[in-house]
Amino acid sequence: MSNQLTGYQDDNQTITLSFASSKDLILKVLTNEIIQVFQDHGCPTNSYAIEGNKQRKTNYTVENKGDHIEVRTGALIVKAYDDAKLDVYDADGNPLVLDYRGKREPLPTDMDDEHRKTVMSEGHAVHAKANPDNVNFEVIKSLAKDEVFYGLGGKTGFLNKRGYEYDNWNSDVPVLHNETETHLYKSIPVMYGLKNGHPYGLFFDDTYKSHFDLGKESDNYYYYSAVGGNVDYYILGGHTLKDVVANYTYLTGVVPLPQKWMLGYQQSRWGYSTSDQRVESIADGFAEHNLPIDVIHLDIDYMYGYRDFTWDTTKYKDPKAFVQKMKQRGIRLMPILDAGVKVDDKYDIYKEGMEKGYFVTNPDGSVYVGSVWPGDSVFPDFGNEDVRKWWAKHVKFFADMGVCGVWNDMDEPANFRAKGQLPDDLVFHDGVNISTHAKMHNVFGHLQAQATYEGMKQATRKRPYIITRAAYAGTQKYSTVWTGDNTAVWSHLQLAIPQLNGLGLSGFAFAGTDIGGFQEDTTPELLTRWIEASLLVPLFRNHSILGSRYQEPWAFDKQTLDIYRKYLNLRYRFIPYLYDQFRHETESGLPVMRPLVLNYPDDQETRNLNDEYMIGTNILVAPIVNQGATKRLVYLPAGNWIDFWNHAEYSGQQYIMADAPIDKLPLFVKANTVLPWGNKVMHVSDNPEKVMTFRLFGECGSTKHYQDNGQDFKYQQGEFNEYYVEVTEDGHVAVKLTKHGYKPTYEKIYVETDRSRYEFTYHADTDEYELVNER
Ligand code: MIG
Repeated sequence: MSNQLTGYQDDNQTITLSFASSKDLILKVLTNEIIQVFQDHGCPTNSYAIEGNKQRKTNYTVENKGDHIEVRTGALIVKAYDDAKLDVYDADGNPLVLDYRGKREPLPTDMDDEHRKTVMSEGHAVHAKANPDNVNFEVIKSLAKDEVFYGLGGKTGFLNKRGYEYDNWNSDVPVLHNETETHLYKSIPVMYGLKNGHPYGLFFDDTYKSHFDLGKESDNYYYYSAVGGNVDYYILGGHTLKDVVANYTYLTGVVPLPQKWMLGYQQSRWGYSTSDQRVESIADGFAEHNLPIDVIHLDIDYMYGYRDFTWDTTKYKDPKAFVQKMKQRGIRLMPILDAGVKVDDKYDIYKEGMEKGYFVTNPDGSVYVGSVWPGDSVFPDFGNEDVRKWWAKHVKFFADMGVCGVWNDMDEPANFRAKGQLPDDLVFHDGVNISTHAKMHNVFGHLQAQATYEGMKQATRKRPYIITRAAYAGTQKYSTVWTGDNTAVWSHLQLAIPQLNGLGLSGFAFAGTDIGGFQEDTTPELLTRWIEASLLVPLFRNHSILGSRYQEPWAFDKQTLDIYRKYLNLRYRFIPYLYDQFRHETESGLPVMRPLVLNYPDDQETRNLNDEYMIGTNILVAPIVNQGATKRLVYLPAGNWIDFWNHAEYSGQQYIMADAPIDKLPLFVKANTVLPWGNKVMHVSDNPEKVMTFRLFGECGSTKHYQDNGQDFKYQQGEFNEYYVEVTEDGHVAVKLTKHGYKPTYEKIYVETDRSRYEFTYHADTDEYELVNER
């Protein structure tokens, strides 16, 4: 007997579909391009990813079409059938998301329990399929022959996720991140598809452990399953892939405008923070070798016995004075903070948390004790708002010390007991409800980041700089991310591009990898290619593990150092451009670093392109990611492209062979681009720049350029400037201050074309720029 669709109720953008023998399906029209699908499985419906009411008044219709009910907005058509099947089309009737009518056919395996033991005894990983979790529900969709998949945050593998399976369960993965690892530190359950070229997105807002099989098991379907929670997903439509991605960031939020220096170079290593002298020696290294830098990171050793919110004064004479001293040298310090709190009756954080009942408990009510760096450790119940406020209050410790932000680590949360995790049945708050670790695990890092962000914001009134390893959908509102413990191998330089592009598509516009590789010994060539490849990656940090070969820029030969310096200097030239791109990101909801497919989704060649990226729409980076290579194929999409180095022009929609000797990053600028070009500096200054240069690539072009104090929230009250710079076809050059809300303006603006350099001077009396010189 089929499960008949028996009727529907339509109440103010919420359409409830009833079925003879299954639960209701609820369709909620949020906007013209976003429809939520919901089925109650008895879980609270609060979302950690989405804050505030995202529903807009939208025109829509509901019609009984005999064999189905049809819901239409201007952009999406949802048809509901018997058996609770939904089919989604765009407004032109192109299929986007169709429920699969058949049954799943799991891949055959010839493994019984006996064999499994034998295989595991040699140390082989036994495939996840052989150990299925208790699945609570599955959502199975039809797969078209040419369908491709993107998104899912920073998973392993390639740009196009088709043919692979992934899990959502935040984990500390200190082994090689290959495409065989189905999950890493973050769970961002958003996926995008191009079905016969038509774009859509699906966002599954469920924090329980979940699984995506994107056409690995079958060519006929893909599916999502979860071990708990409700069926609760969003269908994202839009004319273009960009629209679809913008709809996702409309729901879950954008990366807020960073402070400008956050875009500068950052040096880190587990081992630097053992003493003030050691940290200072790194700063000296940068000065001696004439290398620009903005931030040095302090890993766990600065703490007193790995206790959060402490600073070991046996290793640092006067930490606060030291932070100031470094600041005067133009270098900010970024301390790490771990999730686990040391069990120690004499330690105020532990005592206070215990008294207030702020740590996670066992089902019997006793506080759960795990183990992390400080030994026996307890874990804050971040699902409880009071705990977050308490944590935020203590974060002031860092603001008082004068450090530039907080780097959250081990916040999956990681544990040295219980197979690296916390037991599923530990008791957490889920807002006002009582819940379990199974539900709250994937938002632990998210909530810790939120508390850290709020704490820093309150204490400093500046744009907080938080970095987190673990994240859930929406964490981008609070924190930057890095991709965790990668390894100094070429395959991880290759992985960096799809991984960062995947994060970008999933809302995380501010992300980076450990440049040079965290684990194992890097090589001069790998480090060189990695710094080149990262030239325009938003988070620009070299980091390595204790005990590995040093990977400071000067740790190798002169050639490595010279090339490294060249790319650091180049990075600082690009910072005003990157900052403009972040301003644009906050307005458009689109990532800064992005795969070519986002800009050119109709171009087949971009759909599986793993080794190129773009910044915005006008810069294309095609790094060398193979040992020994000194040439590579570069795909240039439609338009004309100018080689950054020699200004040679190429037409697009073709592959070119680019020369790339060890000191050269293949880098292309779209013809007729005006690029803001920063001054040569050793650090990003807190003082307003007096001079700005714009460089024209091509014959003519224009740009809008943004300026503010680069630090706090005053821009939200209009304290910012906008400039318009244009070179017309007939060679006329114009510089206009189109918005003057931030007092300081550039005193001088230079515009450089292939032929001339134009000098403009600001006149305060007229609030205008005057061309004073051309040569
Ligand atoms: O691996 O704090 O991913 O960046 O250096 C042990 C020490 C814990 C993991 C982080 C890494 C950091 C390290 N931490």
